[in-house]
Amino acid sequence: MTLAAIGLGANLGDPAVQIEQAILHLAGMTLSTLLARSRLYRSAPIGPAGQPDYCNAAALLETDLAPRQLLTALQGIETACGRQRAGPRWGARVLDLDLLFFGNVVCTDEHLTLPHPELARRNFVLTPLAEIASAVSIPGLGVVADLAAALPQDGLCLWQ
Ligand code: A4P
Ligand code: MG
Repeated sequence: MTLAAIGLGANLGDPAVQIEQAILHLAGMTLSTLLARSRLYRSAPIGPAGQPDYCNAAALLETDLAPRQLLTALQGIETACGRQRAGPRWGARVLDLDLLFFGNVVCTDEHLTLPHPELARRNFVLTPLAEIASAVSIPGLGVVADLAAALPQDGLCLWQ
């Protein structure tokens, strides 16, 4: 079993509903156990201007899937929840599931970068992750609680 974390984001449709739906899918995923999920956060969009605020959350899993199998499973959940793969990078979307870390795996290939390359720069990833995985050490980056504490909380609040 490997410990892995997922970052969830949505800013089209009914974002909180899609995030909760995705968490249910994660809880039912094959060869995996959902250990914890964070609260929902509201965050100012990073990327092209004019998009709605995002709803963000994080989830922690134990899994016997391989990294690429888990990525494929996450993309299947995105599709099941209505994601259409179109539009610009970092553009608005119904649901985005990012694999934040996968145990101690470090890799960069055309399909998968681990840990997620933007992780250490994003409060909307690290603040929810720190709720559920504060003591985890991410390879090459450091302990989640320290990474989260190093970022300002600009543009971030609870979804409510
Ligand atoms: N990919 C490589 N590594 C990973 C990984 N660790 N996890 C590849 C997930 N996918 C990974 O993803 C593009 C490709 O990345 C995939 O085919 C996969 O093989 P995508 O979901 O199709 O496209 P994307 O999400 O637009 O691109 P990207 O670069 O993954 O963007 P991010 O980093 O996911 O950022 N602002 C706020 N406030 N909150 C957000 O959640 N999210 C984004 C998307 C931008 N701005 C945001 C938020
Ligand atoms: Mg993505």
